[in-house]
Amino acid sequence: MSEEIAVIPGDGIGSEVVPVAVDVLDAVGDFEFVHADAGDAVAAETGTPLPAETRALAASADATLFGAAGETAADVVLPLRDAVGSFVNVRPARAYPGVDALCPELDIVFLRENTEGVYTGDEVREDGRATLTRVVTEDASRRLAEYACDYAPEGFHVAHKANVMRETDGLFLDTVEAVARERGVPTESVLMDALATHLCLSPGEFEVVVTPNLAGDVLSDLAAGLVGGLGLLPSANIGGERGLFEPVHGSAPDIAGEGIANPAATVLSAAMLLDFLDHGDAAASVRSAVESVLADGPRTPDLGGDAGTDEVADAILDRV
Ligand code: GGG
Repeated sequence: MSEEIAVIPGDGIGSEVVPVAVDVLDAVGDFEFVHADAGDAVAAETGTPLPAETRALAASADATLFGAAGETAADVVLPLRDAVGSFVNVRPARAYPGVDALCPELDIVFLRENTEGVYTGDEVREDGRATLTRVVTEDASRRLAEYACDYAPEGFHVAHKANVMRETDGLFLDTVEAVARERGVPTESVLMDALATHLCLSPGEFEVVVTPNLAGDVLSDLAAGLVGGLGLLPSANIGGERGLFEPVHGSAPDIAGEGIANPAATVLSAAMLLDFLDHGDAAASVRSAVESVLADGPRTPDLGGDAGTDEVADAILDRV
């Protein structure tokens, strides 16, 4: 029986890049694609950005391919990450041969906590004062650390700001370090602000970095800038039985509808989806096709080229 993949393009350029990844998946495997809607446009039409059937589909499909969230990101992508039972957002950022990069030696993976921190949505704005409750638990920090120890048994960095946020980042850091110690995995802690500088000045020092939720979002976007742009970064929301795979970029309203969005990040997310479903050979073939196109194929304007999404898509499909 073929595996079921939920396809949720979301907003803006999501509907331009997700079909490319679906064509690529279709070329390398036997999948049943089930399409569903979510996002700003759905909210405008129906009053809800994430219809119950879309959430249910993500919760039941073998894997979900998501595009981009816009203004309703908090009501779309966070519940979808929850629906698949994910607790870690894996975000690899690497420079590709042939692509102009500020840091050509950067090859890093962020393991971002995916369920709590400042992303719990517990915010109040009242009488000229806004507050946000940040939640950090030992359980969530522990399962992320366990994942990191399996992922990088040779060791990893832990990003934090425990010198200021003593209790929240303190608990996060203490727990991750304690688990790593129990497992015999070496770790090095690094203040997240200093890490931003080190990433630019000595990118080769970092391979795997475990981060709290928001820090992982910000640092991976920084890394995207260092390797050539957000059009290159895929991600996997995993940890549970299901997985949600999405480019790191958002809906890019400035270029949406122009047919020039870079599909690489979404196709690379599809490669992560293939790995998740144990189709390692297909994943490798998709990655190598993308790398080959990035090296000498047509490029979208974000990478200095003048090709459209369709032209890059055809080149990737030709080389899969
Ligand atoms: N495809 C990822 C996406 O839609 N990003 C927009 C966004 O606001 N993301 C926040 C996050 O990744 O936590």
